[in-house]
Amino acid sequence: MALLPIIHAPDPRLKVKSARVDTVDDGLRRLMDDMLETMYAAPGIGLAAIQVGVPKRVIVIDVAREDEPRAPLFLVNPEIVAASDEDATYEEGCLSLPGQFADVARPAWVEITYLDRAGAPRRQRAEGLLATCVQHEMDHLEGILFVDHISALKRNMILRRLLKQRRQQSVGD
Ligand code: GNR
Ligand code: NI
Repeated sequence: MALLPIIHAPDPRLKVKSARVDTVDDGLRRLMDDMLETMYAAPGIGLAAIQVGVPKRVIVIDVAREDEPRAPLFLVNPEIVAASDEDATYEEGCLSLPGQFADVARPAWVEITYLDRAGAPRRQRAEGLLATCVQHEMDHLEGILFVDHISALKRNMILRRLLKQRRQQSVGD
């Protein structure tokens, strides 16, 4: 297993639409295992392959709390097949926008289909934090970030803060 470098906004790769996966093979499983290790180390509750520079429709998620056993999910070619009319609002963050947070409203539950780590088709209903996380990760597959769901004013504030953070880091190095 290996830790992979995470790409930060405004890297143009984060705007790319990721391509469907043809076959779930050992190479893809290695990528998913490395992504999971990278996500746990960050730490985060989800990671899309494009965040480590790989434009494939692959997501890893684990929304278990620290006092619970690990519960990793591997989603290949996920699709939303149903969503609630009712929205839920969560304060979202993103490993590609480190240290930045904003409230985002999304459907409170979604039903998804995907291929699991063995390549077997699955169907699952997600609610609560898992529903938010699944939708946040699926946005990454379309080149969409959580800041694309908030006002331009808030988005520009966050992007400016990120650039300032980065300038100050490079002075300190
Ligand atoms: O670690 C993460 N936390 C989080 C919190 C609220 C809503 C979504 C997320 S996903 C994020 C990790 C990440 O950037 N995944 O793409
Ligand atoms: Ni993210």
